[in-house]
Amino acid sequence: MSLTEKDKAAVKALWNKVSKSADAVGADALGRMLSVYPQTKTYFSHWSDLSFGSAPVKAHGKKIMGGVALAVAKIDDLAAGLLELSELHAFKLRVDPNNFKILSHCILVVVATMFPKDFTPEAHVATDKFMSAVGLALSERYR
Ligand code: HNI
Repeated sequence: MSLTEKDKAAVKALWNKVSKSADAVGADALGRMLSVYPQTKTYFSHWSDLSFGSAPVKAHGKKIMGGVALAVAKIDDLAAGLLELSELHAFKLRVDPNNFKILSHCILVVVATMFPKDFTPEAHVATDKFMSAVGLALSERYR
């Protein structure tokens, strides 16, 4: 399912609002992923504190949203735009790509709760497609 021009416009419009609270969205989404899907904690076992709202979770949430910002900027060619990040996750971090779906879901949930008025059905479907495309692009290097 590829992103239509309409989807891209909807993603950019929503991101325009979400980006101002990106750090909070990232911390909440990552914190939820680690709490709700505790199997994801294995990748972060070197952190001092994996609990919701901890300093490393907040700091890393910010980094993840930097990746999402990059993806929005490279929305017309995600595979090329996210190649380096894909390489990192595939070869260095060895993250099972199924986890991209889990984090994407958490980001979607947080955006919906923080921006209920902006999260129209149209924005929802566009964001869902976009996060799937981001996950696919991040999986590029696993092949
Ligand atoms: Ni991910 C590091 C972006 C999903 C585990 N990750 C990063 C960095 C970015 C990033 C940016 C920092 C890179 C750097 O320092 O150069 N990660 C993203 C994005 C997604 C994602 C955009 C999906 C939307 N990462 C995941 C998932 C997991 C994951 C689903 C595991 C469950 N990422 C990591 C780990 C690191 C990481 C582990 C290194 C963290 C550290 O500091 O040790």
